[in-house]
Amino acid sequence: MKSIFLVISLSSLLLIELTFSSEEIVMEAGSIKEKSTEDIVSRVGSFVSLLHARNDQIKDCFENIKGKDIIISDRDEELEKKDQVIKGLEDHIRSVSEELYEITDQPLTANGTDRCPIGSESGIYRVKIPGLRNFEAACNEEGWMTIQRRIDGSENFTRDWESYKNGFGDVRKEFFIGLEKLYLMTDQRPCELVIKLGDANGTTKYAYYDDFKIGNEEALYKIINLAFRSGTAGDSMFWNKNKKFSTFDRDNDLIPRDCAKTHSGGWWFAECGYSSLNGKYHADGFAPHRNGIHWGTANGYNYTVSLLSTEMMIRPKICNH
Ligand SMILES: [Ca+2]
Repeated sequence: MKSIFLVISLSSLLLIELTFSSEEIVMEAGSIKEKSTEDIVSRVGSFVSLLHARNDQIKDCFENIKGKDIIISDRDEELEKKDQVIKGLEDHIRSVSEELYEITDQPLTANGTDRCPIGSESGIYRVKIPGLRNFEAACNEEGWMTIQRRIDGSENFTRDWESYKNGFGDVRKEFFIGLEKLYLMTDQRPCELVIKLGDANGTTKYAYYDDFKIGNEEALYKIINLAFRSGTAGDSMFWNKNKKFSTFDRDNDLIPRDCAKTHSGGWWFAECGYSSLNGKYHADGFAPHRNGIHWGTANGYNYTVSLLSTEMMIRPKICNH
């Protein structure tokens, strides 16, 4: 583009110069009688020489432009080559990352770290289960793995299907482990479930289920097995058995209105049921619109009570250890 512009500019300059020279000839025509033929021939000769000189200059400019075009073209090729090198390096990094995952996953699988260790200190452990890459899990000394935790309302639990499927939050603070992990873990071996609930009065209650299993995404992660055994909080999940998971963008409950919207958060809503542990966090423990963190049997079915802390934990059944 620059080259074309330069050529046009140079051509215009030459045209102006030629026009000017012609006018000069016409202007002087009146006094041609006073000029000798020799003078005129000499003037024309000068103009011709000038034209030749300008022509040579234009040629030089063309050559110069052509040279610069070649340089630009070479640089374009160089850039293209460098782009290819960068792409190659990116592919290599991806490949090395995959290998690294394989290398770290193999010993984890071989060492049986597909669950939280029993008798070890509470904390964060790397767990590897078939079908998933290793991940950080919050474990206690009895081998329970936390799958959901509410403590201070720092995490947003009003999330869509994809978020609940893949999990969200900070495993060291508030989080939900994700339905896909929960499905793979509970599908591969019988699991038990324990739920701890803390209210605004500082009371902690619990519910223990000795069988817990959910289906896959095709089954909309519905609760397949759920067997309440004991606990001071009572069984508020009784109505959630065989119910599918719902979020504000995926209504799988049993009634026309959307429980995930009225109760807030994602859960295995029925009509809508007596439990909702992923509801909105109310720091004062009061939920006037029934959208808080509920466990009906723990609070006399008073749904203005919103719990201040929850922890859901699973582990493979002890008899299988
Ligand atoms: Ca509905």
